[in-house]
Amino acid sequence: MKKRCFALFLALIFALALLPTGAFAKSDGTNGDWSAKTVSLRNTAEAELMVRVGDIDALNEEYAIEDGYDPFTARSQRSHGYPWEKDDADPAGTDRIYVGSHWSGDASDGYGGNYQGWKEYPEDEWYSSCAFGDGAALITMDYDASGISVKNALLQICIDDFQALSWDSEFSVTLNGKDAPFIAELLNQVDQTGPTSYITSAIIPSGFFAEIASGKLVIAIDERTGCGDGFAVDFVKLLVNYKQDVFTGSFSGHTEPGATVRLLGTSTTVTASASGGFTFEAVPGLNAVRASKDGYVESYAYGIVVSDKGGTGDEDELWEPWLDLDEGQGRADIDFSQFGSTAAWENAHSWAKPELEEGAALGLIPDCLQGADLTAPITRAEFAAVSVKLYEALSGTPAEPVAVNPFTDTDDPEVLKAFNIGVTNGMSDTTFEPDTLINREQAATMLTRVYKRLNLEGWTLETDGSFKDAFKALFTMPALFADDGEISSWAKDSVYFMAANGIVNGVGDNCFAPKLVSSGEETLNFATREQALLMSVRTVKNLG
Ligand SMILES: [Ca+2]
Ligand SMILES: [Ca+2]
Ligand SMILES: [Ca+2]
Repeated sequence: MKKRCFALFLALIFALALLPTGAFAKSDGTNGDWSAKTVSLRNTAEAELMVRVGDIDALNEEYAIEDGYDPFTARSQRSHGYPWEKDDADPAGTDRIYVGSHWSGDASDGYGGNYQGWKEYPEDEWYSSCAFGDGAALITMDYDASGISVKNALLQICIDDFQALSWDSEFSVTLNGKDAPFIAELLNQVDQTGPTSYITSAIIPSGFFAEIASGKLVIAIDERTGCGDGFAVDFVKLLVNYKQDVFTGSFSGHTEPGATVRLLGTSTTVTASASGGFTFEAVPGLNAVRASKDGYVESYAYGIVVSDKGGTGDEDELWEPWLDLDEGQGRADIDFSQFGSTAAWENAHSWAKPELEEGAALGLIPDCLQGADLTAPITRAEFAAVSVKLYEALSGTPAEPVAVNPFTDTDDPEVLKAFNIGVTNGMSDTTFEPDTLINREQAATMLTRVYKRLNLEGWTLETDGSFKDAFKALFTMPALFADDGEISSWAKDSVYFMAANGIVNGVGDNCFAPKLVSSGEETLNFATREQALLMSVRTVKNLG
């Protein structure tokens, strides 16, 4: 170890001789000054709020950035020396070697050996100058979240030397004391022999949004077996109300045909094709996937996903996971519904909640319906917002509002986007009637238009009628609803298209209940907000 340190020292002297200019300053619009210990930025290209704790410096590696260390592209990253000199200004939990609170006194790896030496020789000048931390790595994010309504959150942890696959270590993660196994699973399915630090990214479920909105998030990373697998964190970065284009990397892999494949750290799943292929969009960095199928034991794979941006990538080998599944009894995957916000769906029927939670993860819940009474009827303006979210999810393209607003009764940007993408009209040339309620056949028709808009070349609202045959070729007519005679002729194709694709169900007795009826005091058969959202969620799941 002393020998290693001396070699490192020599290497450092050599590096200093070659590069006498000192540390390399780097700053950018989405991360701020890389050398800053804590940074908080509003309205970056990535998110409404970005908070970072810990400098971006590959664990105090002075020349890392100059040498090309860029964890955000994950391109051509190289290993760094260890242990490293401590910087007392580095925020707690970052740039220090940890072995966790259950440490048994043994070491599994080099980091563990360094930590052991520090514990055994507390007076040793050299050990004292290096960076170690006792117990769990506790990283505290303190930030101003005022005025922000949390719609989604992405937590990025730049991790180093997590080696659960080599040493059978078991990492745990909590957020403000609440168990976060959807982050821990990532740390437990990678093997960072190197050591090279890489970003891992986890989409935070809505049950944690109140914690995110509180302005204080304590991330605790611990190891449960005490095996002495040393680990470190370069920095953590929180993106609140992030944009989908932070997923600038992608990868494709192979597994059992029809298997369910999930991107770890997220609840996002895809179904492997008939030939076993699958593709994900991912945040650049260290990623992992889980493949599972009834009658098979689940399997995991991990690898580096590099950004599509910033470089030719010729020097990087693209990760192409291959997950063979053995026949047998697999274990259940994480049930993400347990991390769903109860508050967000307080005013929804219990049968709708699991799919609403999926909708939230897919970004399909518009702002105007966040926290709203979802059992209430949906207005035309709200429905326009649902349609825009569906369009953006299916197309991967943000919708833009129409440049000149033709309506005198609304300036709602979601209405103007829905109008611009051509999936809704006004009630007249100058009125939209934003508060008018809609019925179920109108809802089915309007969401079907989003699908037509994206799948029938040349389709517009005005030419809808002439696409009748082309559209009918896209689905097989299912059994008729018992109240088929009640469904308006212009709505039938859409209603049955949605029924054929499992997007709408009957309301009982095989009836679709297409339009408004009055029953004494009550008016029935308005489309409710949750019904509209579930149609949108199923459209993405079944047709996206
Ligand atoms: Ca540092
Ligand atoms: Ca390790
Ligand atoms: Ca750092």
